[in-house]
Amino acid sequence: MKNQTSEQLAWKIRRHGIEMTHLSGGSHIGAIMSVADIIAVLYADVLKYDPQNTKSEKRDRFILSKGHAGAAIYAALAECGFFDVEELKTHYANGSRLSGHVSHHLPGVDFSTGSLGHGLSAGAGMAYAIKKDGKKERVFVVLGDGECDEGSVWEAVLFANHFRLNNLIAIVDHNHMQSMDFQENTIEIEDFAAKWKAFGWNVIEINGNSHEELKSAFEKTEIIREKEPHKPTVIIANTIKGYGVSFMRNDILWHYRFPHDGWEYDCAVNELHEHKPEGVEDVYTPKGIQNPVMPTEQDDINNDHTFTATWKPSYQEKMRRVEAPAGSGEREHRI
Ligand SMILES: Cc1ncc(C[n+]2csc(CCOP(=O)(O)OP(=O)(O)O)c2C)c(N)n1
Ligand SMILES: [Mg+2]
Repeated sequence: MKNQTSEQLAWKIRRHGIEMTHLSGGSHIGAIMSVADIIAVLYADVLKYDPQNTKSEKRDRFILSKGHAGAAIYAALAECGFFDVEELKTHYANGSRLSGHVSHHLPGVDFSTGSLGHGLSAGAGMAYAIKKDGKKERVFVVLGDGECDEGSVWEAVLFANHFRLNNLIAIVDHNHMQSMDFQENTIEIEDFAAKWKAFGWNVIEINGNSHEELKSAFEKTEIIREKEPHKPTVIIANTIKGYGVSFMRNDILWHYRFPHDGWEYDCAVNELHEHKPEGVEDVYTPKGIQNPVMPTEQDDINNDHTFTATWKPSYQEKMRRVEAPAGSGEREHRI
């Protein structure tokens, strides 16, 4: 339903994400928290859709290409009226429509994802067909930055430029992390914006956890489409993996770990409650956790598991991280 603000929807996506991964023991909570604001702004303010008529020709198309963050799109679709919110509890269960990675068996999903590197190609094909039919609908594809290591992404980037797909908008969730490490220690991708520009795309770079910047970027894509009518657009959305829960931020542990019973779940829920927007109801723990288990000295809270080998000083400016431990950050030699 569109009678909710993007801030309210983002909060609900994060709260469902914590619950769904907690209940199922499923992974990727860091990726869900990172992309929540992008998806919320799209579904609250940008996309044209009708939950009662999910195959309407007049709908904008949306693909979550980083399909491992499936819980985020499931939560958004449920909160926007595509199916019952109660069904979210079946995420990852045998027989559930809400498989770990995104399934097109669900109303509102046009393309199954999870094997990274395919969403932009599918989206480019959709945009090509829509344009060929002389229609106005747009195609939005959200990719991970690690996903952009895949060669198939750049094939789609070439294709979209060649066919002047100005109805295609890619959004990269640029959290500078992938599954095991920071991106720069896996496959270096900077100067990322320059690469997209060289392939013929319009590039908008923003803070992807700011709703204001996201909204203005989406408005800008419409203006650009008129000014530069032959180019696709990419929004490079600089985000923080794990955004919303302090001990998940920029800690690669939370790519695969789920919030376990005890302080991990209790503190995650209560941290979210500290920033709950007016008018939002928490359907699981309406008042937060009353007597939360707190971490002890032995618990690993606030230990950035990625720091030891992977700190890179240039992140500091962009991501406003805490200071690097002495001696880290050298990476002249890769082998
Ligand atoms: C083709 C393919 N290879 C490997 C994986 C395993 N995998 C799942 S998530 C992930 C990291 C993705 O990083 P990124 O795209 O940056 O997404 P983030 O979680 O940071 O949002 C990997 C390698 C996969 N899903 N698909
Ligand atoms: Mg990433």
